[in-house]
Amino acid sequence: MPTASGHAHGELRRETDMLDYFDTNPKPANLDRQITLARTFIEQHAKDGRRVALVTSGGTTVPLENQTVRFIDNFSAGTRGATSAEYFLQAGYAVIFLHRQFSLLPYSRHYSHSTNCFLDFMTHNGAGAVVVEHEYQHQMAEVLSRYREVKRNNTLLLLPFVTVNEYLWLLRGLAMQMQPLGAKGLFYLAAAVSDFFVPAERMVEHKIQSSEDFHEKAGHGDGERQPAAHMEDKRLVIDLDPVPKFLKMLVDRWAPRSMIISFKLETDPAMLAVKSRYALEKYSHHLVIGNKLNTRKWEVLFVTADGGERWIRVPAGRRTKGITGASGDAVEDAEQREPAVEIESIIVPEIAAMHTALINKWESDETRK
Ligand code: 9Z3
Repeated sequence: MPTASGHAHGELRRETDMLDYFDTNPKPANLDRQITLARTFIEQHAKDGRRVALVTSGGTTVPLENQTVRFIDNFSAGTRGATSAEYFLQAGYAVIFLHRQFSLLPYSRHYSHSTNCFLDFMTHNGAGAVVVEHEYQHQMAEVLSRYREVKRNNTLLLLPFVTVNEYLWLLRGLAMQMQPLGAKGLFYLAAAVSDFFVPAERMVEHKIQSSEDFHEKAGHGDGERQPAAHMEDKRLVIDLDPVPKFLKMLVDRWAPRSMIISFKLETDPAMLAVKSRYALEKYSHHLVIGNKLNTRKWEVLFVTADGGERWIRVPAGRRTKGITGASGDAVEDAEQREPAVEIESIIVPEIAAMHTALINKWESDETRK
């Protein structure tokens, strides 16, 4: 068991790591422009008294070279984030959608990527025009009107990232901008963020050469560490540093008055509840949503600070278009089927209700002061 002073020491180290991080890893070139867009967006909605949710979505990359040819990626299609963003908008929130470039987006997600190519929804009408197939008219009309409303009200801001470095700079910058919202700000961290990375000081400039005849000499000089990715005896060796614990900084420093929800992704069922509870206790935020890779569209585990653990489940549903022959239990068949309802349509209203309760509590605490 770690001692109390061990804990304190660990906390201090985590904070120092994170502060060092921004001194030693370069600010992304377009950060200021993205933060300015966010500031204008937040100011508009703060004036209207609207709640603002920062939804993160998609996986972060870890480049191995400055002029990047190779990189490590984290799994995420962006379905959780893009779908949840739609339900937050439906619940009256303004949404900053911090997403991996080219991952799924709210609204267009219904008609994009490999399983839902938009061309499959179109047909010729016989009079020279291209129109939406009759069977999809109703659904598309609904998506279109929700999309148009969001555009009209300017309630959705799309901000892309690619690398874990861009993600961390953006998360910190956006959190600072959201501070004036107080309790009306909400963080919904569905992005799959790398736990390991190549720090700037250990990054090589050019493409790593695989042929021995062209190897650069490893190491730069006295006391300097090897580049994180380098060749050794025809083998590529990758030696990554841990990403500092940004969630701790978010909760304690960057967004102390906001509601914060993180996701925990596991593949081993035995680890899910334990690791979710561990994350909640370590960072002391409001909610951890545990999910397993294979069943994430069917069931999630809500773990809350009051000790509660609650599964949210949706019933088995329709088969994914184009896939035949799948049968049996929906959870076992997870990759072949789509659930009957989107689980985010249950998750997000639950969170909005918890957020209302928190806002009310904070407001009554304020008036009692
Ligand atoms: C999740 O667990 C998301 O629900 C998924 C969504 C990535 C599984 P898809 O985009 O998948 O619908 O395909 N996100 C959080 C994953 C993560 O990196 N969590 C960190 C951790 O587990 C904490 S912030 O340590």
